Amino acid sequence: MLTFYSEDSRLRQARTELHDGALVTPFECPERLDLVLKQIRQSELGDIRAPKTYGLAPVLAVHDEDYVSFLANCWKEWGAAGHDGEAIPNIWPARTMRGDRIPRSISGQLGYYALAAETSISEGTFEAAMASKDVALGALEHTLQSGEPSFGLCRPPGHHAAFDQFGGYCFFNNAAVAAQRALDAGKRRVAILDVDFHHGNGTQQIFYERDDVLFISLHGDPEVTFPYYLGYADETGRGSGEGFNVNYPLPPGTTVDTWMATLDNALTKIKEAQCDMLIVSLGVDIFEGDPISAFTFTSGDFSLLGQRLAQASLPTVLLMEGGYAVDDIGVNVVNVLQGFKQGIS
Ligand code: OKP
Ligand code: ZN
Repeated sequence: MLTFYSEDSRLRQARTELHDGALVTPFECPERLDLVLKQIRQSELGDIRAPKTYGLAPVLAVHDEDYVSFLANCWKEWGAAGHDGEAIPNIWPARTMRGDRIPRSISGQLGYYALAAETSISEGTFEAAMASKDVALGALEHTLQSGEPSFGLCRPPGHHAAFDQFGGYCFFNNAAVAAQRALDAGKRRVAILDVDFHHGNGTQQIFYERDDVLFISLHGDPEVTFPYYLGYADETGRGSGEGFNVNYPLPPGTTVDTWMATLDNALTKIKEAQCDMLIVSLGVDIFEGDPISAFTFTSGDFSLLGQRLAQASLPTVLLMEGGYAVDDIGVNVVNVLQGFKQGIS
């Protein structure tokens, strides 16, 4: 299985994350890449390739043009406005104010385009986000051409990024960009299966009214877990998208047995919907040692996850999302990929 990876993913080197009432070094850090690359190189998984660049068109197919311009210019404008630190929103068009104005000030724009405050925009963030979607598109292109599975080592992750909002460490929705590209290349219905600990609110929102992308997510119950305001079981899609959005919120501490039984239900739905491609939003923050999550996977359990995913018997692209237990992230990811290889029958 080929891995796609871009050195430019390192261009995001944010120094601040608002966490626990303090600014800390972000959990989503470039060292995550080092550990995954190291384990892939030590394995017999296959080569690591740099993607070509695909430009902005595939991004604009799923994101708002003004949002993309905001991301491209934010760091420069923030500095020009005289701010010293990284760009962090501190006010939003909350429910009692107007949501139909995009203020001229960069501070007002930040709140308009943000869905959370933990994710600072820093120098190089836009460039890293561009690299991350290229990684996803490179992996997709390889799978479309060869039929072989591919792994996109995306960084920053993507699944919280909505049509016109960033947050939860995400800027461009890499899985959504890849799914749309697959449809444009002739696929008829793409399944996006999101196994990250957190609900993929952005992916859900982008495809909520469509039946050509089936979005299925297993995640920590939003009653008690980020992103809190989306990811409930009664969100089933709208209009022609009705029935093509499936959420499985699970309580903190959910056992691997329960999680795997839920995955089987998800895989049944993918089969029933007659999808012709699978994109996996692969967060390994379901690991027992993850510092910001609450599921119970051991490193060994990730092999079983990979095997089960292969049983969908679809052309598959696996895209990196979360995973913050940096010392274990490489082993956990490679276990999924090796399990997938073994599971192909
Ligand atoms: C991104 B992805 C820790 C609380 C959690 C944001 C979580 C983003 C997760 N300060 N805040 O889904 O792994
Ligand atoms: Zn996550």
